Amino acid sequence: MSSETPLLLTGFGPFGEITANPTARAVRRLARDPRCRALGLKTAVLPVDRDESPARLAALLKRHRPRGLILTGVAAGREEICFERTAVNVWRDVGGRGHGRRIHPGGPDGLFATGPLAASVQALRAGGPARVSESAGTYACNLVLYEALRWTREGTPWGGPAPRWTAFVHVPATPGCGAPAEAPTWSEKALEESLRALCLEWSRRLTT
Ligand code: PCA
Repeated sequence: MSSETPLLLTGFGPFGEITANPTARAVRRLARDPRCRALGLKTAVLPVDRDESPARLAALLKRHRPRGLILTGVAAGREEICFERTAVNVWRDVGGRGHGRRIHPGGPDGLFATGPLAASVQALRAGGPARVSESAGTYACNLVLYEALRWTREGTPWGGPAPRWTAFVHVPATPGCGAPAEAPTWSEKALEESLRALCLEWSRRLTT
């Protein structure tokens, strides 16, 4: 049975020095965008928290049953928007709790993001340069990508279907987000254009 919701797009809230996460702002604006609304896009902003972020994501997936899941977060220091190829089974806690432990003991060491790689990178170029990245790091962004991909492979905690495609997009800093002054920045408008183009491309491919 196909779901009614083609896509769920998430961003993250503040963490550390990032007081205004560019992905939260972009996701909130795209929720009001007429073309995204016409797609039936669902959006959410996840908290940067070891337990809360996967729990919130699971609740959203259970509720909306999207065909595609696009997770986004900021990676200050990156110059290009990045489509993450893999998630690894490692958790690096900034506060020290559980540092270097496995996200899921017994889970696969690593998992590949799903969805059309080349078409996604091409769509992401709408606002500026985009590329594939080989590592989402070992913090909250890697965590939610890992868990979403593990649910796809091993079954969801709620027993319903997992999205057909799941991906993570890391975006550069934006002016005023709280990143160090030397971090390259993109305009909020350019980020929004890239993410909108990705949503339109995934929606088109998932519904035709
Ligand atoms: N970036 C962090 C966590 C939340 C976010 O936006 C990361 O890259 O893991």
